[in-house]
Amino acid sequence: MRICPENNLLFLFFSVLNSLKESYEQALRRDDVKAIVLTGAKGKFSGGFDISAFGGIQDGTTPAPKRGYVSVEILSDTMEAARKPSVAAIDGLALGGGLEVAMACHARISTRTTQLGLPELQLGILPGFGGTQRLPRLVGLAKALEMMLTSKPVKGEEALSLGLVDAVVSPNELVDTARRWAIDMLERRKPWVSSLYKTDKLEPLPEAREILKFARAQTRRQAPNLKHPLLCIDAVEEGIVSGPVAGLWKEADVFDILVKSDTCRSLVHIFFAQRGTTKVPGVTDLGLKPRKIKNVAILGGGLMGSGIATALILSGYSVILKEVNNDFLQGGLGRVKANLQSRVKKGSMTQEKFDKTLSLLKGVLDYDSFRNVDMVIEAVIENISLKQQIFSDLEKYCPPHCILASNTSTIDLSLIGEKTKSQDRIIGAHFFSPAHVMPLLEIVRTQKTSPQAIVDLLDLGKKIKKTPVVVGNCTGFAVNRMFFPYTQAALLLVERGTDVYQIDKAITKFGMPMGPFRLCDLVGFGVAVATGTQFVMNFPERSYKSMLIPLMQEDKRAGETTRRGFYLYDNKRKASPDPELKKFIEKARDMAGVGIDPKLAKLSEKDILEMIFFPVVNETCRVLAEGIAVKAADLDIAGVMGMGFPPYRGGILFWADSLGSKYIFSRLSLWAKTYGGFFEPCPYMADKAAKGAPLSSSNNDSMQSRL
Ligand SMILES: NC(=O)c1ccc[n+]([C@@H]2O[C@H](COP(=O)([O-])OP(=O)(O)OC[C@H]3O[C@@H](n4cnc5c(N)ncnc54)[C@H](O)[C@@H]3O)[C@@H](O)[C@H]2O)c1
Ligand SMILES: *[C@@H]1O[C@H](CO)[C@@H](O)[C@H](O)[C@H]1NC(C)=O
Ligand SMILES: *[C@@H]1O[C@H](CO)[C@@H](O)[C@H](O)[C@H]1NC(C)=O
Ligand SMILES: *[C@@H]1O[C@H](CO)[C@@H](O)[C@H](O)[C@H]1NC(C)=O
Ligand SMILES: *[C@@H]1O[C@H](CO)[C@@H](O)[C@H](O)[C@H]1NC(C)=O
Ligand SMILES: CC(=O)N[C@H]1CO[C@H](CO)[C@@H](O)[C@@H]1O
Repeated sequence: MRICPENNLLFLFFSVLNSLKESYEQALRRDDVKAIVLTGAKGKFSGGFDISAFGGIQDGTTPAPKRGYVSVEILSDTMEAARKPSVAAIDGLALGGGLEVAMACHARISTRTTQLGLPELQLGILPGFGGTQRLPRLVGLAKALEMMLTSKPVKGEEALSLGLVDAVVSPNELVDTARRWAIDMLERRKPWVSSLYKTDKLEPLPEAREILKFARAQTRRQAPNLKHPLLCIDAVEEGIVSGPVAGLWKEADVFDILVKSDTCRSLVHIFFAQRGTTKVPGVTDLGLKPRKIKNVAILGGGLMGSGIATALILSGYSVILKEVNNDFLQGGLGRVKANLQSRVKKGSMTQEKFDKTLSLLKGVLDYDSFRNVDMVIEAVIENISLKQQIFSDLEKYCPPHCILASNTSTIDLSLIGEKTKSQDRIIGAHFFSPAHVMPLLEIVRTQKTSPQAIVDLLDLGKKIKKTPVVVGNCTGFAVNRMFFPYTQAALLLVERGTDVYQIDKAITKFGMPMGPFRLCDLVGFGVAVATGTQFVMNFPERSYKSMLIPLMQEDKRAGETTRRGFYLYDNKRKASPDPELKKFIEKARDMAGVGIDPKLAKLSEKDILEMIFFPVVNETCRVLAEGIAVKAADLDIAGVMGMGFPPYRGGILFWADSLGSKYIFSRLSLWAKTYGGFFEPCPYMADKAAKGAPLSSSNNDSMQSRL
């Protein structure tokens, strides 16, 4: 008999699991069924539990089944303990719940390309259908912990060598092999094994304890703010120490706690928010198909241009890189080559793939070959008349369908396109540095950009593995604008007595990759001042002007590159505090005409966090209210992907809403009275607070999703 639930078994719904149980019961009753093969439609197996059902479980609209219903009653008591053997025939994916179902079978056959893994920790939960118990018993404790803690899947051959699958065959032999295997088990020509009671792969107890201890220590170090990986290790340990049944119940207990945790809610929000950025009302709902883009030209082979070129050729696009002279051109091509070479060195790219990838890149000094490009991305220096010249040249040399994109970070796109007749195909493609590494792509549209151009760039963004977010054309676009008060608030605090290093410490403890001062050192004072000035010029009424960085520049400090900024850097670029910093701070304090505020001089970590992030929340509200972003969730993603805001806090507005608009409004209002207008809450926030409404519930947001 072949069980093949209706929806490809791609996602497991409770209804699918129920029908799985019924099918098993029927198969066990029927005399003509000797053994069972479990597979998905066309051999494809299962991507796991349906994540969209989480929201329902969390808010109580989907009744959660009773504890242990799936892991004990269905998978263990019905499937694994059955009087008839079952074999999983797996192609495509066996992830999360999908792999857990497969592990409850008595053998597994897969194809070479099948991906098998337990990525549940990525969603703030643990493998809840017996995965914490069966995986260690199939592949050993050390490997099982690694697979769960990193969420990384393995492919067929590796799964075979690990013992996770029993044979690897071609897709067309898959079901037949599984069928034969099941009969062989029945007739005792092959061992009939319950994964749950296997012990041969488990390390002896003393060694197992060491492995668990090491995993805990490593997890605490790498993810100090997360509890769920530790709880997952607890569930694994329970099974090793007290036996698999105790382990299953422990797993069920932990699952019930985790599925309702803030971490799970946040990570599920981020999961859907990331997939939702490509839904843009009035653009992606018009039935437009992305046009095929094959050849892309890039103007400027600097840091940005070469990074963008790298990202493109890595995804198979043919790229023309244009520079102004041969020296610069060789420099740009060299950078692309170096980017690829570092992959070869790390072992993530073969020499053959390197050669093939690099052959997609061509350097040029003129526009001759622009006749058949489908998209141009301009990444030359920020100079408006230069950019205007370039865009009118492009109009001459490129075919009429070609999209003209600019990576400008500061110049108004409408100005760039002013002197052309091609405003409908001018669009911003704002990458973050280094462009081949950072995952975010801001797609900047003007009022004239055509929906087709946006749809095309969204498609290209996804193909080069970026998360694209569509935004309007304000200063700083989404990310830089949302986060300009981050540094400014930190400078305001420091001038009034808060310690630089304490600020950075509080912010990194919260989960940011680095604090605002370490960040200034990293991007360099030149860039920090240039962007800061942009905001001071464009938003004078809500910018805090500090002289601290310019004073430090006079001392020839420029950040990490000069080994001196807010920190001192040794040969290995390790940062340490600089006792001399005081002198600059005192001077800046005098120039600002403020004194040390005793309260600010000894702020708690919580207060530091709030005084730095609530201004960011304020500006994010403004970005939303002005319609720069399509929806709140897009800004959550922009902050996570562009600034490294911790995803397990759900993004800036999701996090803010967990604290409540009223609370944030009242704190900002209080500080505004004491420390001035910089902290004044914006009208949008005032409105939400008055109504007790979430900040992410934008009024004119037509596509707010439930999650
Ligand atoms: N994941 C990242 O960190 C990351 C970073 C940068 C860019 N991107 C890009 O973002 C896009 C999404 O990336 P991805 O790698 O996460 O792949 P993906 O969107 O294909 O999803 C990953 C897995 O989630 C499953 N899935 C989707 N909806 C589900 C649901 N409702 N219930 C259960 N499972 C569901 C899919 O079947 C798939 O197995 C891709 O274009 C990727 O290149 C991702
Ligand atoms: C492209 O954008 C990045 C990120 O803002 C910026 O650092 C870089 O200067 C821009 N490059 C050009 C050439 O516009
Ligand atoms: C900007 O570009 C124009 C045109 O190429 C050039 O004449 C001008 O000198 C540039 N300005 C700066 C500040 O580099
Ligand atoms: C919030 O926005 C208002 C403008 O609406 C501005 O006056 C204020 O300075 C901003 N506050 C913060 C904390 O950024
Ligand atoms: C939302 O409303 C604001 C103010 O009413 C407006 O400026 C903005 O353009 C609107 N946004 C969208 C996406 O319609
Ligand atoms: C903030 C900003 O630069 N906005 C501009 C966006 O583009 C429109 C025209 O398309 C201008 O009117 C805005 O000034």
